[in-house]
Amino acid sequence: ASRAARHALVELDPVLQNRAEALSAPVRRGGAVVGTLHRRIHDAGTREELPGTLLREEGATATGDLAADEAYEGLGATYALLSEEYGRSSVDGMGKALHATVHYGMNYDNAFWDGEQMVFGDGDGEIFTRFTASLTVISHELTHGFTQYSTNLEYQGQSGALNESLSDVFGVLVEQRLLGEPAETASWLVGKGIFTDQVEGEALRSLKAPGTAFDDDVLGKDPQPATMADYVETSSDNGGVHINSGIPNHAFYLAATALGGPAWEGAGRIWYDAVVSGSVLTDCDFRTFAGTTHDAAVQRFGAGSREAGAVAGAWTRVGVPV
Ligand code: ASN
Ligand code: ZN
Repeated sequence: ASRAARHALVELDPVLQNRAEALSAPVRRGGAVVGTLHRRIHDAGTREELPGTLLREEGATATGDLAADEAYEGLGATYALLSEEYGRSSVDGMGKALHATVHYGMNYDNAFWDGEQMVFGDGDGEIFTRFTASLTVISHELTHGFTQYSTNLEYQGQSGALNESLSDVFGVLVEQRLLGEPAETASWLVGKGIFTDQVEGEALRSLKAPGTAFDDDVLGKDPQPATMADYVETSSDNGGVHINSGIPNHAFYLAATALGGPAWEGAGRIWYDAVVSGSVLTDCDFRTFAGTTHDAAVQRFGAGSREAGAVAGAWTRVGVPV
């Protein structure tokens, strides 16, 4: 089947559909304009050349190319979290235009941030379908841009796992905020909806139940530890950056659910403050980052606040005492 025909068989993620009409530049927060949203979505036409041909630019109507329209809406939802919630204009804080390319490569089983833009494969159709099918994948990739502009985290070992964890954390927050889901009832899943029907998998990762929710024999899953007791020493995947990210992921989940309510306001605000504090450096490890989030909680909510207590308690439970 042609690409257009295949796209006609599936429908726009309902999470995104609700948002489809709601986004337009400029973005306001409390009446003040905090930035301008500018998206450009390109088509690589199954080649591996970037950026490909322009399909949709800011303000243009839907193209009918499902992956392009999902990417457009997903970038908008991610921009909205940063700008409307945290007052930041785009990933660099200076209104950087958001560029993405869809239909990258043949049977390409991944999505990534290349340092400048987001790139999404269509999947091989056996294990993975198109990577834009999950909003949390789009927001995960764009958060790599935010992390790049805000920290110096080396993509290796614990600092790399922190980088990965930040993408999962803000990735799920984008979806939770769009759905208005409180911490208690959110799925806490990353990558739900990118597996084909032939694969049993529910999602790529879970912040609520890293590893345990998933059978590592099932293709495509990241078998993750939830605590330092199960930390994985490995030389693959840059020292297990997608594996050990389960530990800071679970710490965030524990802090957010201890506080309850909208996770993007309490724990999310604290994690955001920590990321932009200027103290997340090249070799930042879990313990250092735990301290940075605790400092951020104290700064914003006060020493002895329930927020500061929840953050310290969460890190302690995953084996990273603050
Ligand atoms: N999808 C992966 C990620 O964003 C790609 C990679 O390993 N860099 O983490
Ligand atoms: Zn990532």
